[in-house]
Amino acid sequence: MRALIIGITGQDGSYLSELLLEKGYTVYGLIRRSSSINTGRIDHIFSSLHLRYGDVSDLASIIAVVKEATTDLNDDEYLEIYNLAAQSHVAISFQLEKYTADVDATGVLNVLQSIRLLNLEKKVKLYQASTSELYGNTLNTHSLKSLNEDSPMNPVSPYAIAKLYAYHMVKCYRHAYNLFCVNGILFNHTSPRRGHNFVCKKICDYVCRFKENYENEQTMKNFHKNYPSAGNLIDLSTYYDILPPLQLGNLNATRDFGHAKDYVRGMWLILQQETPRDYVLSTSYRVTIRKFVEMAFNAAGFEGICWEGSGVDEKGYLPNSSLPVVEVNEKYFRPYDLTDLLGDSTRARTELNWVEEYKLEDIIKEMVKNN
Ligand code: NAP
Ligand code: F7E
Repeated sequence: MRALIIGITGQDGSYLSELLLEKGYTVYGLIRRSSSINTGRIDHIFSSLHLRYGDVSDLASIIAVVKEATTDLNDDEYLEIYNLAAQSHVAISFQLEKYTADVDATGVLNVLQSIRLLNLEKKVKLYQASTSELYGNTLNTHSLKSLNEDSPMNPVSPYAIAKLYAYHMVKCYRHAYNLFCVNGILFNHTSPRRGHNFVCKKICDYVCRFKENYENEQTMKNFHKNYPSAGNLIDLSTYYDILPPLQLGNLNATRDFGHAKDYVRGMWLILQQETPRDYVLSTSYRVTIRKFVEMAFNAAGFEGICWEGSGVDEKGYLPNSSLPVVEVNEKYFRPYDLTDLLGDSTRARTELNWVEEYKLEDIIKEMVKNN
């Protein structure tokens, strides 16, 4: 059992590596050269992995690693390739349009071409990390209840448009060259390993700092109560940060959230099928970003956020406080946002027996605890 993970240093790549190692796979991984360390998520399993430098936009580096990973495969063996490499930030894709296309669109073409150039059509199974972003605002424009593999795709960002190219190219190679290549159309999934500038991680990081601050403040207040004379000697502000309110963008957007661990198990199941087929993975549990904020504060013991104002003037307050903990900042608005997402993963549930183990409350608790 051999696998190659392109994008192994990311959130999903790290959980998938753990899963495959547990199952006894030999795991190859492609990492990018970086001036600072980018292997933090896989350091704990570093010595068990076969890591090679490369870039999904560099065909030669893909050919080299695919060739090495398929050397001496027995007749009944094949290589599972998971292409998770992406410039995966939707908002940033509006600033890096061409780069996002080079990595997220033509990157997968390099992987597909490497398989054909090496005549490995019968020796490789390819998983492509596709996304619910492909649907754009279809849920509302088509008055649908939820989104499945047959729902119309209307991408609204450079990221989603690049991923739609990749999605179709995978289907094209499947039909044209009989390759086992499939798209996993995954809805948002998060974890303590989520990149720091995605909304869930940004909110949970803030809540952790807020909690720490609050506890330090209580400790200092108790200290002052017990030793009132120290008040003249100690400047309280040197003992805890004055934390400015969390700055967020669109609080009304909804997302269907799951745990990355559940989703990488789904990726593996998709590649174990006899027949290549695309699958949606989603929990069908959707909340607004505003609700996610409330849940994260609740998980840290701060209940009852109330919201005042609207649009850019909206602010969130904890009970009995006149200082906001959340403010809307238009800097985080996107030129075009995807407002509503809800998946229907009936196909994965019936054909793969895939079922998620984590509920959103548990995910948030884990993220707030393991920060
Ligand atoms: P992530 O944490 O941003 O990881 C992306 C990975 O791709 C990292 O290992 C990154 O390397 C690597 N990468 C970026 N550019 C590359 C390049 N040019 N060549 C080779 N590797 C490159 O993303 P994730 O959340 O794990 O998501 C995994 C995949 O699923 C992505 O393709 C994403 O678009 C897609 N997806 C994610 C979600 C979600 O909610 N998480 C949902 C649907 C689809 P560095 O560590 O060096 O940056
Ligand atoms: O935004 C809103 C923002 O950046 C979610 C990627 O993994 O999932 C991810 O893309 C929502 C959007 O994720 C902030 O406007 C509000 O409506 O966490 P996000 P995403 O755009 O859904 C899909 C499935 C992927 O495929 C992608 O690779 O939250 N939002 N305030 C904010 N978003 C961010 N990042 N920062 C804010 O301050």
